[in-house]
Amino acid sequence: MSRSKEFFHAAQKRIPGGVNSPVRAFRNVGTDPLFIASGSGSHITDVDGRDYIDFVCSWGPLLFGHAHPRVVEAVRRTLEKGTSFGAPTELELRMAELVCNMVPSVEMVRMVNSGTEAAMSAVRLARAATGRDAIVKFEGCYHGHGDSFLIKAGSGALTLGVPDSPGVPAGVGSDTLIARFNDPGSVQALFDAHPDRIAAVIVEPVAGNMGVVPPAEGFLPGLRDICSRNGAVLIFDEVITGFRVARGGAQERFGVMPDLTVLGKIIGGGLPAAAYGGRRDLMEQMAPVGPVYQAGTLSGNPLAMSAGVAQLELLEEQPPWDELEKKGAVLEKGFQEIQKRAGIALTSNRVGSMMTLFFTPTKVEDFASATQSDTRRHAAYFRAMLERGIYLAPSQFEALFVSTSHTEADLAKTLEAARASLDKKS
Ligand code: KE4
Repeated sequence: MSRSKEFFHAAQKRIPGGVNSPVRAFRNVGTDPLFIASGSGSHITDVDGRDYIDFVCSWGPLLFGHAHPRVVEAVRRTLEKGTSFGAPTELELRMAELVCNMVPSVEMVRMVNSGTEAAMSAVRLARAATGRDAIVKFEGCYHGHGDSFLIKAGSGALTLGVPDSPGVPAGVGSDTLIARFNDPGSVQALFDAHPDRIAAVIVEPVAGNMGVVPPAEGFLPGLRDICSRNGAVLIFDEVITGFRVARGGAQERFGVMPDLTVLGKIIGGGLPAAAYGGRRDLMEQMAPVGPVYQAGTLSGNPLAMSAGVAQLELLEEQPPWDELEKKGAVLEKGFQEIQKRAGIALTSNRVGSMMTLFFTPTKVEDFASATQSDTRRHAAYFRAMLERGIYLAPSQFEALFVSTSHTEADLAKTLEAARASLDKKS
């Protein structure tokens, strides 16, 4: 028995499903999860010593790859001075200044420890600022596991087929209104049906949690216009897109300014950190300046700040977006050629260095079209790629992430493996 299997068997006795986050359980790809021992650059090694080219990248945080020397050194230096003080530190000031300089709509920012916490806090602030209770989210979008968001949620909830989780009180669920991604009309209809009830519209400006679905022309400007006309807060959940699709995230790439932005993943450099921020008149309503309460023992903790600041400073010193665009395009073009040659039902969506290969012939532009995908075919492809040393997200409804550490050789090997894995005869 492999050490992964041994560990997985033991872990299931003490941890639900043997994992600390459901999507890691490989439940929908017909094999057991690998226990990972180490990572370096674009590669990870499992506890049985097998090497993989990694396109999960910890689900997005590692834009420069695993164990980047700058990040490791920054954390080491900070660690030697202690781990946490529960008091303000210079690192938090440096982080706040970096975020406000890089993300166009953010005038003020508060650090928290997870994207869930950041999204929950942004929604609480929007409800307080407007005096309204309802929020609009989109089918297939995921904003963490807060009660208000587990309605038609994406990511692991969708992967496991539980987009609406038990345990969410009916009262909470009734304040979450569901619209269709890329359909501003479905949002306007909710505002027409619920006048003066909607506090906020929260959206992944590029959906990543139903697989990658780019915003259609006019979608984001449409949301901006509807929220402005109805006095609702527009929240961009840029936990995935922040710092990835452009220096200033999707709001810079698509030129639409939200009122609040949720950030995570890259901001922490692989350590637990996330943030919410935006208009000063809104953020100043947060305690201790204003009455809206939110707090956290380890919010802005020095270790996570040192990793996040190191990664954001790397972004400023070595802007990677052109390189990431080129590498993403190499993969996308290669997949398209394979699809044509193999004559199989595949469609790919990409924005910069985030992309998804959907096992469906139709264009994927929303939840309904994404969920037409053949998840069994995806699972077979996932296993075949894993066999060939390529580590992909264990779900049809997630993204593949390219980092600056993925080499041309990595991409060539990945396309070679995909050619073999997708070949009908295999
Ligand atoms: P966390 O609470 O997991 O730090 O962030 C929640 C979140 C919020 N918003 C967006 C757009 C997100 O993608 C996420 C989390 N992403 C998933 C994967 N797509 C995390 C992986 C997992 O759940 O294990």
